[in-house]
Amino acid sequence: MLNADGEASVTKGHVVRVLSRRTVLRRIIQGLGLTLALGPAVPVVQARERAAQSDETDRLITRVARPLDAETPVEEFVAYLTPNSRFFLRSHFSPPPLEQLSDENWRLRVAGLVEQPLTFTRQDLKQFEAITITAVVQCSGNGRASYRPKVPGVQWEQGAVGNARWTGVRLVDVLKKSGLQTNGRHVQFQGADHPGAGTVPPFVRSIPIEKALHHDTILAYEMNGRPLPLLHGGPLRVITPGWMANSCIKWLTDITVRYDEAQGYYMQTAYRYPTRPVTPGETIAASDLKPVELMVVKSLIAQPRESASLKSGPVMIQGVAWTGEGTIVMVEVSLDEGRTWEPARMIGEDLPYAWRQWQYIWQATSGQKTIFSRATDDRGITQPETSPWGPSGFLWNGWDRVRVMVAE
Ligand SMILES: Nc1nc2c(c(=O)[nH]1)N[C@H]1C(S)=C(S)[C@@H](COP(=O)(O)O)O[C@H]1N2
Ligand SMILES: [Mo]
Repeated sequence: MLNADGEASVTKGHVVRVLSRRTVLRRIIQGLGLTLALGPAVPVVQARERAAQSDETDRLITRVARPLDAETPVEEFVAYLTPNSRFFLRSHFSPPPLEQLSDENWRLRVAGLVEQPLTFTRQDLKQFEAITITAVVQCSGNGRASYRPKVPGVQWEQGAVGNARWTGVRLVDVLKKSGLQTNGRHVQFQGADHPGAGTVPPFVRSIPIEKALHHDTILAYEMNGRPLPLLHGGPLRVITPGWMANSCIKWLTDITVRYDEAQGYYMQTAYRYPTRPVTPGETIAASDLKPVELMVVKSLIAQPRESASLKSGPVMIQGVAWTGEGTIVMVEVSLDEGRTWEPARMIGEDLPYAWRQWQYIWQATSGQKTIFSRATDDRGITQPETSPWGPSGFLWNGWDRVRVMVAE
C-alpha cells in the first residue's frame, strides 16, 4: 500500500496495536495522496516516533560484512524519520568493547587549548541543557556506485543516509565549561574504537572552531527518543548538522582543542575532494583537495521502486530531499529523460538540517518509463545530472532515476 508518511515498520505487530482505526483510515487516505483531510495527525506522529525507536538492525543491505557497512533500502525513505533499526551503518573498525562504554568506565575528556581540562561522566553531562535536532546523517561515499569510471571504496548505492531526531548537549556548552584559549582554531574528536593490529591509523578527525561553536552542533546521547544504539556510537556521538557524517564521530571519548587541524590519515588524506575538475588517473596536488564538510543538494525517489510493475493511471511518486546547512525550496520530476520538469508538492515537516518529503501524482501511460528527480536549495543550487568525478567518489548528488514498467 502507498503510504504518505510511510512508517514502514508499523507493520510490526507491536506497533500496529497502537494505531487507532481513525489512524489507519488516515494512512490509507494519505496513501492515496489525499493528505490531511482529517485534522492534526497526533496518533500518526506518535506511531511514527515509536516506530523509529527499535534498536535491532533489520532489512539493511550489507555492503561490507566486517566491520559491518550496511545501507537502508531506499523504499524506507517514504518515512520521515529513519527507524534506528533501519538506519545505515558505517564503521571503519569494530565497535569498542562494551565494558569500555559502561557508565562506570566511560568518560568524556576535554583537553588541549582550554583553560582547564575536564572529565565528564554521563551523569555530568546532564548539567547542560538538552536539545533535540532533526538532521540528516549521510556518508560522504553515499551514491559512490554511480560514478563512472568506478572508484574504489564501499560501493554505496543511495541508502547510506537517514533522517533522525538527535538529542544531546551543545558542544559549545561543554567547551565553555573548560574555557577556550584564544588560539583554539580546530576541535578534534576521537572515539573509543581502535583499529586492530597493524598499521591502520585510528579514526581521529577535527572540525573548524566555527562549526564547533555553532549552537546546533551537538553531542548526542539519544536517537529518535531512545538511548543512542551501540552501533550508532552510543553512549555519545558528535552530530554536525548539515555536514557529512565523517565529522559525526561515534563512541566519543576525547575532545581536544587545537590550533591546527587533526593530523593523521583520516583528516589529512582521507575525506578530501578535488576543488577543480579532474580526470581519472591524474595526480592531484594536495592544494587542490579540501575536506568534505557540507552536504550537497540532493533528492531521492523512494517510491515507486526500481523495476516496479505499475498500472497506467495515477501513480504517486514520492521521496525526500535535503541540502547542507540550507533548506530545499523545490523538487522537480521529469518523465522525459530530463527535457521538461514539473514541480513536486512539498509535504510534512520543514526543519533546518532535516530532509523534506515530496510527492508528485503522475498520470502514467503504458511502456517502459524512467522517473527523474532533482532538488533546488535556498542558495539556488540545483542537483546536477551527474556529480563531478573524483578519485574517492564522495558527494554524489546526480539526478535520481528509477525505471518502471507501466502496463495498459
Ligand atoms: N568513532 C568513529 N566514528 C565514526 C566512524 C568510525 O569509523 N569511527 N565512521 C564515520 C562515518 S564515515 C560515517 S558515514 C558515520 C556512520 O554513522 P552510522 O553508522 O551511525 O550511520 O559515522 C562516522 N563516525
Ligand atoms: Mo562515511
